[in-house]
Amino acid sequence: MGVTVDVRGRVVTGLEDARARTLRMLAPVGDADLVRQVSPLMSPLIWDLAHVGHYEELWLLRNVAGASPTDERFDDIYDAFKHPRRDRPSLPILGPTEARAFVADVRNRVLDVLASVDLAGDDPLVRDGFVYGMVIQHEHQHDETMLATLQLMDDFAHPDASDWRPGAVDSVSGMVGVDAGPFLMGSDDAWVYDNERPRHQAEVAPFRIDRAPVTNSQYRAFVEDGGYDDARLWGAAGWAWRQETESAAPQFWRREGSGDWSRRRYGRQEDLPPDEPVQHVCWHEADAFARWRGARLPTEAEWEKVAAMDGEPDAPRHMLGGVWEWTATDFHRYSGFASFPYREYSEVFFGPEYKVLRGGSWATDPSVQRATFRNWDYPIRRQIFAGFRCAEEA
Ligand code: AVJ
Ligand code: FE
Repeated sequence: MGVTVDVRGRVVTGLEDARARTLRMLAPVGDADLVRQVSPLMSPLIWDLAHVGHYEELWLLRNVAGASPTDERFDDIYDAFKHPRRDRPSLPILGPTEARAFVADVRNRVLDVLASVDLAGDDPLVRDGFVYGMVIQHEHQHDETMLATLQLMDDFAHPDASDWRPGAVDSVSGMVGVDAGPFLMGSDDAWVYDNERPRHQAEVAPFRIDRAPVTNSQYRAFVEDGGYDDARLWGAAGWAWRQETESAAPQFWRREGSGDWSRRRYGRQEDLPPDEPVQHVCWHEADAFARWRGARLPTEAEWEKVAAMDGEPDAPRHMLGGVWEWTATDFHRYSGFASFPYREYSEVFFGPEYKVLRGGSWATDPSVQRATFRNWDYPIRRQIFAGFRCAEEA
């Protein structure tokens, strides 16, 4: 009984915190900016908001309680698989007022259902609050996506953005050696995603890894050394990407003549902070830097083994909550993986097109930050809050 009460309280707090964050973030954004398409890579912000409400209705009202849908057309409009992001502005999506009313109405009904749902029963969907945890994490992941959209708006200075950046990594430098040996990878905790399961023994050979993510000043040295124009540093796909990309520097960087670098961050131009982890680099940019340094990207197993060292005196730092870190590894299933509760969260993405990112960024809520969490994206994507650290053979 006591356990169930705790889970219910954790669910209510988690739902409320996620919604407060979402609404606070969108409050200063005008209606025209909510409905417009900022980039073909992103949805209109208001699509994300109603999609969050639709996902919550689907899982916490329709699947948990057998409720009927608010509007059957939403299953098409707000299904991320039916329409690519670039097509979403032409859909008959809800406007700002309607979308806010929709998500609020869903939430009220969700809290009613939650009051009497059996969180200690046998149904794996609701046991220990799993599906509630899924919906909370989903909203936070879309909040992060919306932060990427806001950063792509060159003419909108969000009033809350002063801390929307990774923390500096000053006084941490160099590499640390990690011994070979088995460790436990993945998790069977109640709220983790299917792609993190099952917890299993993994092996890595001895290796060395950076104590901190690569910083802007370190990355700048690569830029100024002509790294972007040296084909030997780029893989074939990376060099093809490089030919199509005009800027020979991370996205949002700018240089006046041969002087200092600045960057645009949430609509404001500012000096490039040297000790912050570099972010908005794609996998190819990370990979090229690593070669330039005579190193490589860590595998996701190496990364997770290091994250599990947390608390040891020699443990690398800034593993969680600074920038997402690109790894060398393609997004694949762990042995024993079982899709749950739906194939479109993870399973349909397994394969060589996606690279795994680890760690979580400053934009990632703590409920989505853990040593076992696996993010993934195309190796050409730069709008996400991604950086990296390097590794090498021991
Ligand atoms: C895990 C960040 C790749 O945004 O596509 C959101 C998370 N899944 N809605 C994504 C997600 C369904 C997903 N990523
Ligand atoms: Fe989604």
